[in-house]
Amino acid sequence: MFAFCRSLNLTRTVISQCCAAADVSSQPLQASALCRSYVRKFSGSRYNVPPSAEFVSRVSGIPTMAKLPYQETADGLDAAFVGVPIDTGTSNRPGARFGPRQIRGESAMLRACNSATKAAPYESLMVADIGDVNVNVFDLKDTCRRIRETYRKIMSAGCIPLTMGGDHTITYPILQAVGEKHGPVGLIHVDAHADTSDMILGEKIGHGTPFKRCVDEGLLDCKRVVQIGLRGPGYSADPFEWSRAQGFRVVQAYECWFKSLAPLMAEVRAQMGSGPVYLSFDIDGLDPAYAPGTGTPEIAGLTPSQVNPAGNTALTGANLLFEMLCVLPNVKYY
Ligand SMILES: [Mn+2]
Repeated sequence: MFAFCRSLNLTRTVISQCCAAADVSSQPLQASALCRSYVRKFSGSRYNVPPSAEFVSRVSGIPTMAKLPYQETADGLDAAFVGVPIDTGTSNRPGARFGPRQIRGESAMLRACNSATKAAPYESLMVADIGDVNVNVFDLKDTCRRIRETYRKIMSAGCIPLTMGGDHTITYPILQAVGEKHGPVGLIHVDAHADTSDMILGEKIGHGTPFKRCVDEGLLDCKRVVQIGLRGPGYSADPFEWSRAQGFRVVQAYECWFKSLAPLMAEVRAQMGSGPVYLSFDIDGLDPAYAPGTGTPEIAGLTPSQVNPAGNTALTGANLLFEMLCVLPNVKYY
């Protein structure tokens, strides 16, 4: 899961489609108008608001992310959920191509407000699900090109993408598109792995190489990069030496065991300063006891309470994305 944070342009236009309620789905042309009206009227808001499970059953409706309206482009949105369903860059277990679909399904459990932080994102941001990048499951390099082009359009619409992966290869073309607009960005990277290999099996593009590629292309502001949760056996005694040599801060998983990460988060905020920041959260940063549905699991990882949510892999992913939405610029807090 990946989020990009920056200042927001709050202009917006009418949503073109919606699929939040099931009771009108047999009339597709009317459905979009009816759903749109329903979603807005329900809250009296000018923003998209997911239907509350107090009134619309969780198991009803087309499973968009958070049961938000679907629209085809990012036009008029402050933030958009977008899926990148690939696993052709993984070196071990496949399956991440089904990540976006599973996250959307589990996201029916989400609600509109954050009860811990009091964030109310749907009262201040226009958010929708804009579907998936049309990936090429037979060609990883072509998939990267498709991702880059899709994210260029999202960025040019002034919209912040909240990405559902997909294996970690996707971060490279996403950051290429981000870099074209914003230049080098800060990076908060939670992961069991540094993903800084130069080549794997002779290939430059894969889920273990994205941050090496990003550094090669000057896409990261290396003094504003932190990698958290790194662990597992290494190809060398200090597999994170390269990261530190670039100026990254490395926080290995053992440094996070048995304690709150609140003090670390304060340090990370100071490190990031006021520049643009990209957040990349590999679900394998969590211990596989909590999120086993991942490509390259490593034992002794972070616990859900250290990163907020809990549940199975896709449910955890859905909650993490909601947490990312809640910390975007200009979100209203009570
Ligand atoms: Mn990983």
